[in-house]
Amino acid sequence: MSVRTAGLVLLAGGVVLGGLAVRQARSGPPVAAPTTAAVTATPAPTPAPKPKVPVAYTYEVVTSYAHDPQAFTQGLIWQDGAFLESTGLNGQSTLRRVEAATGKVLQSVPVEAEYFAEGMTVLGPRVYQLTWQHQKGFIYDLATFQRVGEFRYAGEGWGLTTDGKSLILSDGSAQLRFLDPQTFAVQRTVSVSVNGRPVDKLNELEFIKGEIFANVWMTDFVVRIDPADGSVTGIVDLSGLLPVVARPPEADVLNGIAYDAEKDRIFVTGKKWDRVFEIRLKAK
Ligand SMILES: [Ca+2]
Repeated sequence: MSVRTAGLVLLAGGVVLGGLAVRQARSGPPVAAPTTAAVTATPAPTPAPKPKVPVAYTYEVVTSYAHDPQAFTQGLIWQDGAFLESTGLNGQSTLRRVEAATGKVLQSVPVEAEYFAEGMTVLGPRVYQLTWQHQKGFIYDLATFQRVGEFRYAGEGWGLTTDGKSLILSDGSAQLRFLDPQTFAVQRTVSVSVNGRPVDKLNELEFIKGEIFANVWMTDFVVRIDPADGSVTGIVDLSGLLPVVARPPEADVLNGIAYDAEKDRIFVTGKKWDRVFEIRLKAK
């Protein structure tokens, strides 16, 4: 087994990478004491990055609001004092604007029944909405919800958010794609990992204070992701948020994260949940 392969194994195993790098550095040839000129010309070798140890978070509920229990939430954002929501399922997919305090649907447009709508975000005056398997997204005017265009992407569409420059797309894998919002070309891709292990099934997304928050499909966990390298910096355990006894019979998994930057509020819900929760994170 080569040293490189051994290094990868150690990386997959977790937190040994730093130790390996130190041993490799110590076993290298002796280095002559540098002169001042050499220091200027030859920068010190960059130490291998240490895997970040994610911070574990729990939550407290600040308040909760009514949510349409028929809404199969696939995208959720906070926009100008209301929620925008993308709902899925064939024949039930919509883009809607929802009054936060009451859950009342203020504005809604249907998506053709052949499409299963997915993640959604707003950049400038436009709403961008994914579909699951048609490799096609829809573009709407933010104010009127009039459809003004479409865009294409490869593979499945799951979650969508933006850092204000790119559209950021999840597809059920551990990859996040950054798309040019004009051409929809892939600008870069990051692999999301925790201690070197890939985290797949990334679903609904939200960009919050420089990090990407992502629902992990079929779990009660939200991961916090460093968009620079995909490393998971935090894991939020939302178990018990909607107690089993209180769930509507058709309630599905946790999905949907929205952020009110103005008031620094985080909202979460689930598919066909009857509540949206404002939560505050607490380190465990
Ligand atoms: Ca979101």
